[in-house]
Amino acid sequence: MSSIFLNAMERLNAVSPYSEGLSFKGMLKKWDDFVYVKQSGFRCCRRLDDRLFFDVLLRYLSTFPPLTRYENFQHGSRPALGTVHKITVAKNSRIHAHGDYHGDLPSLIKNMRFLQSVGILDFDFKVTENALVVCLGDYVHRGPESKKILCLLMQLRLENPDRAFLLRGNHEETELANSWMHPQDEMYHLFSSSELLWGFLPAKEMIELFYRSLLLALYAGVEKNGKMEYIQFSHGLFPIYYDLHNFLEQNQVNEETVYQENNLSKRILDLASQTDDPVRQKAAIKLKRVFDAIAFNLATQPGCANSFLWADCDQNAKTQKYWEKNRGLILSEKICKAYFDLVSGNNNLVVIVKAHRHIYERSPHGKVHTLPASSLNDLSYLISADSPKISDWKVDLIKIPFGIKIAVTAKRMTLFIG
Ligand SMILES: [Mn+2]
Repeated sequence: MSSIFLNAMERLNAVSPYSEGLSFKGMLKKWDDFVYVKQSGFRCCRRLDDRLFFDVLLRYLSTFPPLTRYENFQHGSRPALGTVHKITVAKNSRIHAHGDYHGDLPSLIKNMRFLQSVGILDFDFKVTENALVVCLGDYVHRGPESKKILCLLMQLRLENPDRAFLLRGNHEETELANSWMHPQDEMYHLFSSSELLWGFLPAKEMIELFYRSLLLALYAGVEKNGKMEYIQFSHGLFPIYYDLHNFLEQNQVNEETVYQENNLSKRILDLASQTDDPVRQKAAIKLKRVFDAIAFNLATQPGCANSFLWADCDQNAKTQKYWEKNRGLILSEKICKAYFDLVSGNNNLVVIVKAHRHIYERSPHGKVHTLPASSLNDLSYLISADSPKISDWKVDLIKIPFGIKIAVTAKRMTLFIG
């Protein structure tokens, strides 16, 4: 843990009027009666007090420590990209996964209310037994209320450490703040001024620590005949150089740091040359071809642009063009299928549930589900486990009549996908 962070914790205890924190209920009560005011044609909510925000942030970081700071991120010559997490879920579980919020607070609150109505959250905002809430990243930018969204999501995770999970999206990156932030975003001043928290701590650094605490992917597994089947939740897709197979096979390991590598994973090379399984051999050859084509892009890409956050599965992806400017890796359904074939050993990766786009998409093989951004459609998804076999689980779309729309956000979203 960095010394600046520990120092901040000490100072916070001395100066914050909120050191006991508010409950989730208390926060919602504070914001449930939105007062929107017209400001230069944009609708904005009341500004959230910075000290409350950073109080919650510090409590969150002390419970869910971020990866060590960037300069200490090295493992040999490979920078760490973040961590992936693995959990076991009971059959008959219900998982609520939601796509990008992008500063749209009414969407988040309506979703919380909806989860209460279907019994996934109780009325104290505890996630109920056999339920999970997974937020797929891109909480900030585009809309005006990023700060409140982060505050509520941190509180949700603090109160439900085993049942609510926060993933990192490609917008959870401080370097993007200036270029993609809504001009009326209540976080804008934190990035654009040289203001220091409590006179010494740059706000941007605190927020960066939060971003680094977010998971790159969550693997939720259910046991079936002694084997595990997993759903991957992630904002984007997967980095093809990450040896997921090893992680899924090690039943006693629940968390792993993912490092950026500029070589194809050892497993892919081994499989291409050694396996007798023609399916995996073919998959390895296909993936190696993609890797060779994008090796230059991977080598020059900063760690924050890794494919857990950025990549997409696109049915129309051209077979020879895997890398798109400002989008990163775009893989066809066939290549995605090859990845599934490759990583499946005794344990199986069965489906990926991702976000990062604005319409619902289901790949033809049913392996990749893309949930749309909330701001545009106000849609919500539940994954119901009525069978021990994940591939039989149903993805249900629930359309919520929200009432409150931030038209400006929606309009911007159509212009700036991702
Ligand atoms: Mn995105």
